[in-house]
Order: sequence, then structure tokens, then C-alpha cells
Amino acid sequence: MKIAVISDTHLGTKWGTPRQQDPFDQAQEALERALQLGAQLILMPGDIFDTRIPRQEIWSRAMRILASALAREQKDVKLSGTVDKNPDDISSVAFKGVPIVALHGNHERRVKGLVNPVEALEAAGFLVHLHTNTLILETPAGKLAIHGMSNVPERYAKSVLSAWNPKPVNGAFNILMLHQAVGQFVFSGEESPTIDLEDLPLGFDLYICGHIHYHAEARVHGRPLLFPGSTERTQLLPIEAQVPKGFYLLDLGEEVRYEFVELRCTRDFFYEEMVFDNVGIPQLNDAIRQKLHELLARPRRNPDKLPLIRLRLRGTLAKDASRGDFDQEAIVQEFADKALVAINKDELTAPGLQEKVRFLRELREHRLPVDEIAMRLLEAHLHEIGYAQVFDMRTLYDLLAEDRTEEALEKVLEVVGKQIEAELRGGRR
Ligand SMILES: [Mn+2]
Repeated sequence: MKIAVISDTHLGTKWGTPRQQDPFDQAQEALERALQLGAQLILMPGDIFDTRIPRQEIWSRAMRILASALAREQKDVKLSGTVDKNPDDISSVAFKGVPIVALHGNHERRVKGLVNPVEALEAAGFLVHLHTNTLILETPAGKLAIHGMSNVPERYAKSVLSAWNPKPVNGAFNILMLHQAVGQFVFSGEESPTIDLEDLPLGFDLYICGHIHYHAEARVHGRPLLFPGSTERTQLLPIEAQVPKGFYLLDLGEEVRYEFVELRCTRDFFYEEMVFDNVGIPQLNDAIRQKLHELLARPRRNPDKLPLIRLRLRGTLAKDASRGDFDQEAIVQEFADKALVAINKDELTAPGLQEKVRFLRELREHRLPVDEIAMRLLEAHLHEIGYAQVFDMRTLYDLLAEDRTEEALEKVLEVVGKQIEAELRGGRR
């Protein structure tokens, strides 16, 4: 009994860019190859679509791809029962071919009472949607129970999971499917997971989790936990350049075996960090051009599509140079027929700027009151522009801060008076 697990296809992402066809190509390849390899059931643990309300152009492409599973002649997998799911929600059409069982992900989630796009696909008979419930199937390898929890906001994940409290079905092979961050497996630094590996309920034969965009494997309660990763390169992080894109093919027999099948149509992706020290704009442009030529000469897996290249620039610019003088768009355009280039220059600093950043960081580390920080910034700035300390800045600042404007004005006039006097005396000499 073969089962394909295809996750986070993100159909519709990069719409309107040169990459708009990518997620569809990848989803189509994953589904086609899963069927060629003999998949009798397909699991999709969330983020099939990239948005909660996809446009018609995206729906149409998505349905054409998913229909290829439905159109496959097959009578191997039959509906046997459900737990906490109304059987009337399941269309018999969903079991006409190779069935798809899916979750909705965070990209598809909508508030209670509104239909999300995965539920809409269920209504059309393309798939069976699970959210804190269970589908029991009759398969050539015996009884199979799929327990699914679709995405919930991370902060509620642990409590929703424990309130659901799924129990393995007796005499069945039990798969638990989620779309959350789990333990150290997080999507980004923004959200902290509430579910730890050991929080996953006991007694399941296999755990599957969507949401994480790089493919990874772990073990939970002595059983495999599989993260298929996304089929689309979504984040352009270093890990996406290292870990291949693809899907899992499970083989359910006496025990479960699984392999990761790599996609062929994914764009090649090169991620490079370039560190500079005191670099002028012309040298910077030359170094980047040279790096791009060097990357383009590297061996390629997929010569049919322009590769993605992401350059992260770090370090310092020459004294007279500013970040604004570096025109990365010109380079992106120059290489547009050879690669899809993205250049990040946020970490490239002019020397003066770097000093300022260090100064601000020090002020923050000293945990000074905010008015003291303001005062020190003002002093530093006056020092920088070579201002002669004519006024006693601190006294003026304190007077103004306390609304003693009359006294402040007196101080200013005092200084101005003295200056005029000195000026006059100088003139007489
Ligand atoms: Mn996702």
C-alpha cells in the first residue's frame, strides 16, 4: 500500500512574477510522479493554496492538477468510517480514483463560519478535509486511520491538540497529521511553538507535519515524524539551497517504509554571502558581477529554468560611499536573462553609519532613561558636526524639559549678549 505525502504546495504564490508558474509545475510533478510510483492514497498536510481566497486563475489550475488523482482508475481504498466527522460532508466522488486526504494550513485558515479553500475542494469531491477528526479507510494493507488537525494559531495549538485528544483506532495503522511548528521545528523566528515533540499523543504509528518548508525527519515516542517540506522555494533561506524539494512515498506493509522523492522541475537556487571591508561602489559592482558569473558557471540540476540567486551583502562601504549609491536593480536587470537575482544590502554599512549603530547599541545596553539617551544623541551629533560648545546644552535641555522656557531664553540671551559684546570689542581693536 503506497501513500504519497505532498505538503505546502502554496499554489498562487509569486503570482504576477516570473515565478508564477513554479508552484503549479511543482505540484503537478509531485502528483504525477506519486501516481506513476503507484501511490494509492495522497496526503496533503496543509497550505495547498497560498491564500485564503485564491483568484479564479489559481483555482482553475489547482483543480486541473488535483483532478489527475481523481481520474486515476482505482478501487483499492474505501471509506470505512469516521470519528468526529460528519460522513455527509464526504462526497463519494472523492473515492472514485486515488483519494486525497488534506488539512488546511495557516495560509488557508479563515474564521469560524467562513469556508476555507480546502473545505471548498472537499465540497467539490476533490478531497476529504480533516480538522480535529479521523478518517478510517479500508486498504489492501488493512485498516488505516488518518487523524488530522488543521492549522490553528500557534498559541492555541497545544490546548486544541489536548482538547481533541485523538486516540489510535484499534487494529488500524494510525497516522497523525498536523500543520504546526513543533519543538525545534519552526517556520521562522516569529512564532514560538507551544507543541513540543513529547506533547504529540502516544500510540500512533507515524506522525506527519506540514508547515515547515524544508524537509526533515525526527522521531517521536519511538516512531517517525516526517516533515515533507514545501514543494516551492518560498523563503530563499540558506537551508532552502541545501535541502532538496520533493515529497514522501510511504510503503505500508508489515511495517512502514518511506523514501523522499526529489522533484526535478524546481529551480536551482544559489545562496551566497559576500563580506566586504571598506569597499567603493565600483569595486562592489565588479565583485557582484564576478560572483554572479561564477555562480552561473556552476553545475546545474535544472537547466530548463532560470536559477534563483540570492546574494546577502555584509560589511562596510568606503568612507565616501553610501548604500544609496549602490544600484542593485541595475545588476538584477543586467542578469535578467540568465538568472532571477535578489540582492540584500541591508547589512552593508557606511563607516559613519556603523559607528552610529554601535553607539545606539551601547546606549541601549546601558539601559538609560529615554531623555538621557536623547541628550547623549544630541551631544554626539553636535560633536560630529564640530559644534563649539557655546551653550550649556544640558542646562538648556533640562529647563525646556521642565517647561521653564523664560529661564531658558534668559540663558540664551545671556550667551548671545556676551557674544555681541566680544564681537564689538574685537571690532574696536
Ligand atoms: Mn506553508
